[in-house]
This record gives sequence, C-alpha cells and structure tokens, in this order.
Amino acid sequence: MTRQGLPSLKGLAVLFVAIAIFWVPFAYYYVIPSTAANPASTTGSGQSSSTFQLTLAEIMNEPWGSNMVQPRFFVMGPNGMTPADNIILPVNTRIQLTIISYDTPTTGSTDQMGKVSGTVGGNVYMINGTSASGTDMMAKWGQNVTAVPGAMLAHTFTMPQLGISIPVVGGDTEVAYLYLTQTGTYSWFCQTPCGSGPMGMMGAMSTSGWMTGQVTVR
Ligand SMILES: [Cu+2]
Repeated sequence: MTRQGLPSLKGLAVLFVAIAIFWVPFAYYYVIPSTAANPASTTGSGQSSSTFQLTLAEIMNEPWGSNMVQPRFFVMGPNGMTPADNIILPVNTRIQLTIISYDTPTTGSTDQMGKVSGTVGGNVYMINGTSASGTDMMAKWGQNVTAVPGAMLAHTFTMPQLGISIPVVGGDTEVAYLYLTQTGTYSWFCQTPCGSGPMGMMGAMSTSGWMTGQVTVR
C-alpha cells in the first residue's frame, strides 16, 4: 500500500505546484489595480509633503438656537473642531479633502445633487462605515464614484464658482483631491434641503458656518 501510495502523493504535489504557478499572473493582475485605486498609496509616493489636508466633519443634531437641532459642517484641525464659516485653502497646491459624515440621508435630495464635479479625476473615494449606526449603504467598503443616488445623499459640499461639488453620504468618509488655480473668496453651501422650515432651507442652510460659508483661496 505504501509503495503504491507514494507516486500518487508526488503527482498531487506536482499538480499543486502547477496550479500555484498558473495563478501568479492573475494574482498580479488583481492586486495591482486595487492598490492603485487606494488614495493613500498615491499620496505616499513622495507628494505627501506638498499636499494640503482639509478635513471636514459633518454631524447631525447640533443644537441650533434654543429648541432645535441641525446638521453642521466643522473643520477638523490642530485646534479641534472649528467652525467652517471661512475655510482657507492654498492656491496651486494639491489638496486632499476628507469629509467624515455622521449623519443620515436627507429627504428631498435628488440624483442631480449627488453628482461629483470639479475634483481631480472627477471622482470621490468613498469609505463606508464611520456611522455610529454602522449602516453599510454601498456594496463595497471603499470605491471611487462619480455620483451617488439622491436617496443616499445627506448633504453636499458645493463651491459653484469653482465648479466643485462633492456629495456627502451619511455615515461615510469621502476623500477627494482638489487643485485650485485662482485666488479669491468664494461661497460654499450644501444643496440638499437639510435645514429647517417648510422647504428645509432655513436654520443650518441659511447660517454661515453650518451648511454654508466662505472659502478663501490664497
Ligand atoms: Cu446639508
């Protein structure tokens, strides 16, 4: 039995090695594109020192007035969370904009509002799972998108004079790259009707540092 079993074991080993070698080019094919799609690897290629980081946190239920809560954007930086009423950005510099949302979809958002525009590459890298409720709203944990459905949209970070709009999905982190070539002061605002009042355009939507503000490029 033993003498007869040995050749078949050797045959199995040869087959195993052959299968392993067969898969090498395919493994290469699959690993390389997924690594290239990761923004972290593109910033790690010697350009990180010249990349300006802007991180925005978007939270729901911030007290507005005495008896109302509203969603609000904050700038996250070395001084903690500060109001986003006047965001300073450098001209002619690669900007990594990260938006971390702790929120849920806004009723009345449209597919048109969910379109990405004005970013480097025309897309936004979306990472799921930052929500306290842990809602996984998209099929993948990270992917580049050029638009999100209105039904998923919580807010947008839109600078129309610069042609830039980034959809903000509740519970997601978004990473976008910007490159601004003109100085000046521009307005930013959210497009979704996320404020108070019958049209959702009051409260946060009409208060600087909440769902609207200025961006100074210099
Ligand atoms: Cu909003």
